[in-house]
Amino acid sequence: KQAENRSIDESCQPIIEAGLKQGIETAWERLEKQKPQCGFGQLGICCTNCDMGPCRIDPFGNDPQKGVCGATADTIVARNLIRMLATGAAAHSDHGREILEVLYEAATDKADAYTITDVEKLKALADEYGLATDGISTKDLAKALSLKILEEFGTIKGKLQFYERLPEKRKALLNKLGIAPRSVDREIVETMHRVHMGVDNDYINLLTHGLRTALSDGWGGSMMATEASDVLFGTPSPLSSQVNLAVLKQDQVNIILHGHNPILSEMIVNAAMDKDAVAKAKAMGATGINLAGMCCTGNELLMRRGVPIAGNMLNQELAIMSGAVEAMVVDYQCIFPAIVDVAGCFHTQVISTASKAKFPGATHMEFEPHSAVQTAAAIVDQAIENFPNRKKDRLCIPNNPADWTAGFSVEALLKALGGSTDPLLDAIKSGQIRGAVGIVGCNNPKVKHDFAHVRIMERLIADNVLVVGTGCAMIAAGKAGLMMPESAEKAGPGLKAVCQALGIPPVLHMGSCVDCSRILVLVAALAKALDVDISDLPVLGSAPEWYSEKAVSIGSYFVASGVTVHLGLSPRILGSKAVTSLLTQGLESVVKASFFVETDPDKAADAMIEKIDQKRKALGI
Ligand code: BF8
Repeated sequence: KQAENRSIDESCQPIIEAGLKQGIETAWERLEKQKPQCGFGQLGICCTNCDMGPCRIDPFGNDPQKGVCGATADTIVARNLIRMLATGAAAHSDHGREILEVLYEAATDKADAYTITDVEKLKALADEYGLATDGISTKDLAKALSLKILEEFGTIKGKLQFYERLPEKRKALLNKLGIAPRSVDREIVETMHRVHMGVDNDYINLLTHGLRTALSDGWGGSMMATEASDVLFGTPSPLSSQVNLAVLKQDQVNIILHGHNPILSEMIVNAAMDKDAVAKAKAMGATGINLAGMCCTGNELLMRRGVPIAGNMLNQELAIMSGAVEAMVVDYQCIFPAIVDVAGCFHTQVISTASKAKFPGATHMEFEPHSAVQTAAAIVDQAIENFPNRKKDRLCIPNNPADWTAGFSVEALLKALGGSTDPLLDAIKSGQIRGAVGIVGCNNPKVKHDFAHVRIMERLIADNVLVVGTGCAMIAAGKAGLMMPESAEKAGPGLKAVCQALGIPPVLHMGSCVDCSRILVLVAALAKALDVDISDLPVLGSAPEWYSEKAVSIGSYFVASGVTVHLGLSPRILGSKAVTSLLTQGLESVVKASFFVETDPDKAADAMIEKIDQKRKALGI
């Protein structure tokens, strides 16, 4: 039963078994072929930054202890880590910039397919940015706001507006440390500068700037992506949908929307409802067109449109191996290059859409905001045309999609709470809710697929800890049945009562990975209401199965914001005792939060509960 060792997601196990029989290579096989993975790389002590190298440090204290330039293990490990972090921050922030550009184009009639859906949020943001709103048309306001926010990618005024959302105590601390982000691009560029040979060689100085770069993502690029997406497509509110590979339909044209940016996929949702397209699908022998999301494009579409999700990161190849996918449409981030090879074994067309993310072997249909409607229609048409090529004898579609609810934006949560955070705080103070953990991040084939996520969540909710989250972690929770109001039955008595009173599940889906910014806004609101720092709250973050450079940035901006973060896999830092000790202990005295690594989900849950209880004690509750 190799499939059961690989994944707890029952919807994908038959497909894994079928793939093994057919000899189709997936991430699990590729991980095996990489073993043993390079020990120097794992410890972070391999430096490939310049052409005097590659250099590596002997981990046992023998020679060499320095690279050709003289860089020590501490310097190399710190440089490698913040280089990862900067890549992750750049990925989130560049995504944010693209959404803002579309908002600007929508406002200036260059992309008339896009409308401004949440005018209330637009006005609130304009107000936050000090723009006059009275008597200004929605489009003019959207134009002024998008320009104002876009300017913050490279501003010379030295501050980001959303940074002002932090509670005063946290802001004062970060200002004192000199790590308030100055602009989004600047911190990323400065990281790239610092890691060049002969620039920053002080691991403390490097890591401190890493935190600043991460803050420019969390309170900058990612938050901009979330807010601009809400303005364009609507702020999420609770809704029901379905999840796992069984959302694929035997008798319909299946199109999977995979990646991160909702700009084109929102248009594809519209195109798939077009009468002519549906009629053509029927003429081709299908009963209709079925859309399913994957990864964070999926989360974006789920949160606002209720589109079902086929799976998370490790489901991507398996979805194609169902034999039922006519097109997998990809934008960018977390898309295995290998999906093109897997698609080659079936009839699936992989359609790339972003100029900055091409996949050799895929069909490229480039997205431009002004022609989004036509591109979306052409993509849907291509998928319909591909339906007759499906090989019926190779279909392997599981049964039983799981029901779930999503759409818990901060606005929606506040609404459910009657307009203020007080009921939530009262429940925390009374101990009905012991604390909260934000569980976020990826899948990683080094961990049994979804296992760590689900085990930790089950343990936490049983101990009355509310779970909120984003990304692939939430897709794992949905597949495991933790996201229905009835899932409250799996919670401890206090949390169960609160969930039942509010009609919410004990695990709240807050969106895609850029929507981790929603969690930041939530913890900031709780801290402000209690007039404490975020680090005083009984809350933690956790990334049980992380793999991505984006996760390095997310974990770091949570820590810099005062939230201690659990990691289920160690980052590649163990080659430097100094870096390891700073990140897991030293940071506590600097930003009053730190990282801890625990690979065993049960021990991780125990440690989180213990830390929550310590915070409660310190608060006197
Ligand atoms: O941005 S959780 S595997 S899909 S990086 Fe990627 Fe990780 Fe999934 Fe979303 Ni986030």
